[in-house]
Amino acid sequence: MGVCENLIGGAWVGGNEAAPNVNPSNTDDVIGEYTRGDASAVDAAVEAAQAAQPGWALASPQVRHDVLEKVGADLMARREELGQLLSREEGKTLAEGIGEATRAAQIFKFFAGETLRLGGEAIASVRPGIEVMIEREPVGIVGLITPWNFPIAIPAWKITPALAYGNAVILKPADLTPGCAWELARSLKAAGCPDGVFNLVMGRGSTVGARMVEHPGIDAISFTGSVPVGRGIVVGCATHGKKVQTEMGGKNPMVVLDDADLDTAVSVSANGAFFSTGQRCTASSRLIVTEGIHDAFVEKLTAEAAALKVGDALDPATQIGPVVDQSQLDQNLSYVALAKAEGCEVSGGGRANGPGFFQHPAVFTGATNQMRSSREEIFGPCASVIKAADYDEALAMANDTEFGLSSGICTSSLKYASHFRRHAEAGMVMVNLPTAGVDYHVPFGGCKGSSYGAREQGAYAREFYTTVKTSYIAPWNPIPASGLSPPQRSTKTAHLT
Ligand code: UN1
Repeated sequence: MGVCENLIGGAWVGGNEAAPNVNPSNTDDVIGEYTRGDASAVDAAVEAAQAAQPGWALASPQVRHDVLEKVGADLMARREELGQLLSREEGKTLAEGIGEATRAAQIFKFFAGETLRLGGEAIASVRPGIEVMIEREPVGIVGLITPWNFPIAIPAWKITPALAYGNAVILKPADLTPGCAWELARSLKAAGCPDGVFNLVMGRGSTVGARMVEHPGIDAISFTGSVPVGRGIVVGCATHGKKVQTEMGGKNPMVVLDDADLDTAVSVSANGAFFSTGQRCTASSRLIVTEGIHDAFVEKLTAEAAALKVGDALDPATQIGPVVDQSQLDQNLSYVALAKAEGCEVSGGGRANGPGFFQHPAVFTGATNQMRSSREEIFGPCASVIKAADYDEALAMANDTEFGLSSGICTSSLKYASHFRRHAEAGMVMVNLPTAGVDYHVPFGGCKGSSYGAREQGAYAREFYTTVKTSYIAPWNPIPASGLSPPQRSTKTAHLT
């Protein structure tokens, strides 16, 4: 198999460099070689996008609908094959990989429909005789920078609203997982997406990403990834006058109250903390448990975590796939050591045998909310268990974090569930459900240090991918020299009132 190249202006274009895409379950397995573009590839993609975008924006919404619908159908038909590729390049279990590929297909289909639903508003002017219309227009050329942990769903949920609303796209997928993004590019091209409307530029953030942020031809950047990179992108976009949206980290709390159903609380916590190897910004990394249920919860959770089968992502028996690469594994192991040094009792967390980057899930008990291991995002299969005296203390601790993405509670009490829903400082609240794992058709995003800018996904995505135009239309001269007289009621309707 040759090198998988960038897609620029409808042509497959190589670069000076290519990088191997390595399977984290088995580092001897190389999925393929992928071009690593540079700043000049971004420049070429911007030129192609600028040439193509006006025609795309003016095309009938039916044209945009049909392209998105076709890609959705293609992804749906190929979800097993794509799920396998995803699991092989990223390390999610096969079930999770196929689930994510399916989600990407559903997102394409959802935004195919949204293409036809974009409407405006007509509002009465305060000045007589004038019509006011509020319409949405594309932002223009959008740069999308996506992370490795959802290598098909996150590109899908940024590409689809961008294209549905008439923008041209330059996608830079994570350097670690270019395979799924390359398949998306292939599917878009095969579905008849016009040349230059969708461009793929693979490569490193420090070259490709940095050029996207500074390039004057890119009007907006949507980013999902780490906190330091995201913050830098916000500053860079402000400097260059670009619209920007960033989804960054989380240290998501799962509050477990005494009145919770123990089995539900444990399975929700284990799912939120360990599934997808904990590599989700929505992962439940702080389990805040009230005193009455604490010991039973810890006993059951540690047993369940220890029983989870860690192994090759493609083995159907595997429940926890590998960590994505060596440096992420090193980071996770250093947090396990830190939690011990901070005084936690650690169960699991060690390296697991095998030809990949395997790690057993870790439970840090006896944690406090002030420990570094409870405050910094680890992005691995590690969860701190923090004991709280009661609901009030648990809520205060849940909110005592720089992040605010997803916040969960396990309780059988409507009173506490409702109070928590109102007072959790987070963009998303989950009751008796894991903090991770969201629907594809409703807004996604956080508050505080987790997110910046407009929400993603669902119809709310239009806030970012469109700009508003307000038009004032006077069908005749509205300011007659002699003043205005109110219109006369017709005699036909007058008697009705
Ligand atoms: C989910 O929990 O279903 O990077 C999605 C992430 C998030 C996506 C989470 N942006 O983990």
